[in-house]
Amino acid sequence: MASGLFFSLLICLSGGLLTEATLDCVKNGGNLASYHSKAEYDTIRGFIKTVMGYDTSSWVGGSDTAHKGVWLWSDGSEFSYGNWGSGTPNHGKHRNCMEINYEERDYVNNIKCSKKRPYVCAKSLQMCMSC
Ligand SMILES: [Ca+2]
Repeated sequence: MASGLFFSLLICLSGGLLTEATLDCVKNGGNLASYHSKAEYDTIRGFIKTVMGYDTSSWVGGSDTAHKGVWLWSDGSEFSYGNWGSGTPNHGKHRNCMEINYEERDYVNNIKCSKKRPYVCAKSLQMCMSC
């Protein structure tokens, strides 16, 4: 979710693997959510809490699958702000994906992409207006 643009957020409650989540967000005209400031991070967390009723651990769009330790957002925006939890990202094998609300806490964690999680998609409303 690019800073300064209006956007809408969607959440998939049933959840999926990171690959499934990525494809589903694109199919819905967006991408897995990204954030670039504490305000955007808080917006995503607030949205999850509003919809789910608690701080459900969920996928957002960060991964370092291409180059270990180089985190990228799947929407192509600059990865300037991870807001990682203490001690993360750690370098365990295959922990290439990024979950927000790890253990329902205010904590961002890297974890295996083969886990299933609910996921948050973000869609630019500017994109919609041009349709
Ligand atoms: Ca971790």
